[in-house]
Amino acid sequence: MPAALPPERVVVRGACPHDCPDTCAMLVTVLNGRAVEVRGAPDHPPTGGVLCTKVARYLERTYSDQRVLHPMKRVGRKGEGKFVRIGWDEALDTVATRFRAIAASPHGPQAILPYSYAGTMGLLQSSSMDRRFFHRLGASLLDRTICATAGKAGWVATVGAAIGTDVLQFANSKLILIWGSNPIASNLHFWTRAQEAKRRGAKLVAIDPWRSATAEKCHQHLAPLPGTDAALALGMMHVLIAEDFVDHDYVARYTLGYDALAARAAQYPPARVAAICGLPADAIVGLARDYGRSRPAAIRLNYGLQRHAGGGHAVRAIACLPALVGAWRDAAGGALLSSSGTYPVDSAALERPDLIAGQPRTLNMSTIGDVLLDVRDPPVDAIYVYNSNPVAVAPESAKVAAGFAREDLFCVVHEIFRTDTADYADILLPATTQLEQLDVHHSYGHLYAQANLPSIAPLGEAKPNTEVFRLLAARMGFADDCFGDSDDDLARQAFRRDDPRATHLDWDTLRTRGFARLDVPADYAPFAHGGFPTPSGRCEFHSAALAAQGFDPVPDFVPPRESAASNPELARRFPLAFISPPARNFLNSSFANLPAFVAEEQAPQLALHPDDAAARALVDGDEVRIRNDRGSFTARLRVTDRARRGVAVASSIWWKKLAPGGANANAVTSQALTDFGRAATFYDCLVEVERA
Ligand SMILES: Nc1nc2c(c(=O)[nH]1)N[C@H]1C(S)=C(S)[C@@H](COP(=O)(O)OP(=O)(O)OC[C@H]3O[C@@H](n4cnc5c(=O)[nH]c(N)nc54)[C@H](O)[C@@H]3O)O[C@H]1N2
Ligand SMILES: Nc1nc2c(c(=O)[nH]1)N[C@H]1C(S)=C(S)[C@@H](COP(=O)(O)OP(=O)(O)OC[C@H]3O[C@@H](n4cnc5c(=O)[nH]c(N)nc54)[C@H](O)[C@@H]3O)O[C@H]1N2
Ligand SMILES: [Mo]
Repeated sequence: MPAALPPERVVVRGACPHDCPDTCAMLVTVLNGRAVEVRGAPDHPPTGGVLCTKVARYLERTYSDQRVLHPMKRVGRKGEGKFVRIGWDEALDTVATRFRAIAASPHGPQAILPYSYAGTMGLLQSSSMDRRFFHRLGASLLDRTICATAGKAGWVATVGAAIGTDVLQFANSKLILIWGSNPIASNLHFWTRAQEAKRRGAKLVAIDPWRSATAEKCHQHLAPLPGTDAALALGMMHVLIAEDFVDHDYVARYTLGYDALAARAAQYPPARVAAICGLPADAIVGLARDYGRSRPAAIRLNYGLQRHAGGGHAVRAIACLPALVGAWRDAAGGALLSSSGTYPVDSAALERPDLIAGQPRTLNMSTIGDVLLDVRDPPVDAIYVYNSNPVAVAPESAKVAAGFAREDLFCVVHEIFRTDTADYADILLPATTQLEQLDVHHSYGHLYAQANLPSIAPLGEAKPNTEVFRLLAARMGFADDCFGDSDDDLARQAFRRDDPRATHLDWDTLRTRGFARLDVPADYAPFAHGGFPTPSGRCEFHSAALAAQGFDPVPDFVPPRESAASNPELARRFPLAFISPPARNFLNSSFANLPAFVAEEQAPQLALHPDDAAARALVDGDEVRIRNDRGSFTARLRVTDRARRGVAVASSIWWKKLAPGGANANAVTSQALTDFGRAATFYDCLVEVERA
């Protein structure tokens, strides 16, 4: 830290908490107890001194006049958002009394459901004391599937763990496939490396049904129909095998099931793939040849492509490509979906699954609408929401809202803002922002662990998640020692120190230095010599583990549930494939209430190809209604050939109560789940568009 600063001016090291692969290192300047500047740490290699447009203005979030600063209880109808201020004692006593009563009732503690996702990614504030509390209580377990579990399951079945190419290495690649990912919006510090590679002569190819900001800046853009990526990957393999771009030595030494994969790829000649994906056959052949000829060739695949019925298979098919051509041999080759599995996170110590009382059921967060509405035994009598805004972000929103509106549901929401979900709370608790809390971070996009030290005191009466669960545990009479752990104690337990990658991860060092790279080589090439953490130790083109679970052991194309090919009757009524990827100035629904960020995104918009607009007699600027059998929402029409024919695109996620008509894109999305991973299928969704 600069020594010349006057004493009341301090710079504190932090980590961006948001659900993004970049997990940036922040430097927070504090003057007389007030944070006055947040900037990217120049010495943290992935961040390189640059923050995204959102977090560069994090102070507008922390000091927003919209903050929830005191505990409150509901006085209006559910969803109305009318509250009166109460004290912490009354708030916590109300929650504990209600939880105790439900636990003692015939329904038992399983009638209580925690609901959280990645509002903060910090290991402490996202999954430590909270899990201990609900485990000890015997509450229902939550299957956290809303984002990444399909892709993760597909990747893990093939490669073994969420491990891949070091993001810093992409600067040295010669060909980069940016597949189902819009890094300018959602993975900025990867994009910096891709730009660097481009300057050094690399070719960048975007594979995305929508000409995203990223696709515009790549050398080539292939726009497959949504949910057809597995066919594209199998078509590439068909060509790679037919034209012998296969690295036979790598395949023989380090893979399993080549013959089965080759037989499957043989069923996907370019002409068939062209018809499935809506791409020219020669583009598929060209892509395969580029991939087969370039070295090092790297793939940045991301979660956009797995939000479909066949999302698990799609990621699995793509994950086979680098092993087939031996691209893993180079540090700048291979593929990256997520790097989170490189970190030796000690979840057992943080979350204490050994405390789980009884044999609680598991409920899927992606179907929270049905979970709250369907008859089940026991019913969900209470829900405790933190780190998530399900009323805005979960699919089939009308059902989600109806579930939260149940008068017999006791609802606690711990939040920074009065979100769409907060409006349904019986008890609303004020949460701290990242500047006000302690945490330790891993990342799903790079290889550095980080400390986040509180730089300012909590605003108002806000408290971090860990503290609230500590207080609740005391009120519930949970006497186990682990409920006495301070945040520093928790931070000390975050990583398994016996893991060779954890050399520099002890908390005292992290606390002082701010960040540390995992102990992996600078030219980390995780699978250059095999060593896949699968059951066989090989890259599994054929997976016995999948077969044992009743799945197809070899990657295949599973069509979208909603498409002209798979459901012509539905497509006749709702002919447009609808996707709602992240807005650059929002982070899921976070920031979507703050004026500066809303101003950047202007208003909910729907992009449609000129031919699709003309066929409906719609013109640019029209207010349009986007609808299907599940519901509808409105948006301003943008007529643009950035959307391919047949695909409608609305960047997300707007707050419902701030959107026209009180509905957002999740009015039309479905609760159906993916092939693997029980994940949400946000982008597997047919709609019709008409003038509002
Ligand atoms: N600015 C910003 N950054 C974010 C987020 C945010 O909301 N805003 N969200 C964060 C979170 S939680 C996540 S999970 C990641 C998500 O970021 P990504 O993993 O990059 O995924 P998405 O943004 O969902 O989609 C990326 C691209 O995939 C495309 N896509 C949609 N369907 C398909 C398909 O079937 N095939 C192919 N090939 N492409 C498809 C979309 O058009 C989009 O341009 O970003 C994180 N970063
Ligand atoms: N239509 C459509 N829907 C989608 C997606 C899409 O692409 N399209 N993307 C999906 C994806 S990938 C994801 S990951 C989900 C994300 O959905 P969510 O995980 O619900 O993400 P956010 O909308 O950012 O809501 C997080 C909330 O946590 C709060 N929060 C932040 N920090 C803290 C804290 O320390 N303590 C507490 N108590 N609260 C805190 C924030 O204020 C915010 O309101 O949405 C999914 N929904
Ligand atoms: Mo996500």
